[in-house]
Amino acid sequence: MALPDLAALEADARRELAAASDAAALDGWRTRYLGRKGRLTGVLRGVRDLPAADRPAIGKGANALKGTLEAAFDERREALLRGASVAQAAASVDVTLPARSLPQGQLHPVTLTRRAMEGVFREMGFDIVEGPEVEWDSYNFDRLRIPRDHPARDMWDTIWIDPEDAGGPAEGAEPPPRRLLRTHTSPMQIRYLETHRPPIRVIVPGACYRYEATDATHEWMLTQIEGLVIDEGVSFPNLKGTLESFVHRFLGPDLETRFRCDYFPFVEPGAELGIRWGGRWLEVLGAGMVHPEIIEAAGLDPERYTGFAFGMGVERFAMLRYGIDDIRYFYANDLRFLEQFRGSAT
Ligand code: YSA
Repeated sequence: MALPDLAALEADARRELAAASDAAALDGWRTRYLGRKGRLTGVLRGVRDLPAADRPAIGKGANALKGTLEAAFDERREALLRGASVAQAAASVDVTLPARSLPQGQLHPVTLTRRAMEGVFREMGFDIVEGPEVEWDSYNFDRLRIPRDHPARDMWDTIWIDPEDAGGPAEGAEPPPRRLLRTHTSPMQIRYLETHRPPIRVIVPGACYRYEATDATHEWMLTQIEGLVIDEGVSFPNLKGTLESFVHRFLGPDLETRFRCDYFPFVEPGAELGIRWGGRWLEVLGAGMVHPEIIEAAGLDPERYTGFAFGMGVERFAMLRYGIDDIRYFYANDLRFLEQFRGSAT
């Protein structure tokens, strides 16, 4: 009796297994080689009929081949399953479906308000420029007639960037310049006058910062719109008319306004504007006639040129525009509040 050729059996099995490319072919292969009537099973069963001398080697070899073929079968089956799931996933992508929408951002209500205010000023003939938020103390204070140690500096609680020179300047020496987060947009009056000549009609929107406790009408970060108008023959009635015209265009003609005297070192005279807000008045801006010394320091003849300036609080205008009674909602980052402005016009 011829001995079984295990090497030939293995070669056949491996070739056919590699060619099996679906579940039915795999099943067929298993039946053919490892099933009850399979080729390898037949060899194992026939071991007992072999000559005694051949039994151990063939029995051992056939058993080892059984393990090898079972492992090869598992490997092949897994490879086929992996390939099938990739193909299935590819087939299940429906490119005609509408894309899943991503959450979309929107403009902040203060930005919407600022842009709407800019639009009204543009219609009124103003140019728009911006200036640095990190400012030198000379622009924020000194050149606006607020020297060091002047009590008027206390009007603006300041967030300094450079520390105060601990030892102080040597006797008779100028103190070193210091940077701060600008407390108002007024320093841009000085910067603009350095590079422009009248007629000047410009607004400067931007963020300002104050080391200030917050309450319903005060934030430590605020947005201002500075205004500067300089020309021959500009008068206080021009200031009043411009501001009232702006406020009525922006918030409506029925609004009640109130001008009162106010003090700012860089104007003479100075004023503030309040708007009726429920049962009380909300101060929305400071203003005044540009101080003649500032006009002169800019190299202009104050006998010939006069002007006015103002600084508006954009958050306060946003409160009036949207009927919001607490400024702190704007920067609390609560989406339930902010999402109410989705789709609002500027
Ligand atoms: C005055 C005269 C000028 O010729 C030009 C500008 C000015 C305004 C001056 N620079 C200034 O900052 N004045 S102010 O301190 O009274 O602020 C002006 C406006 O900014 C206020 O009327 C208010 O509307 C807003 N504001 C001030 N501090 C605020 C604030 N808004 C929110 N939070 C704060 N902490």
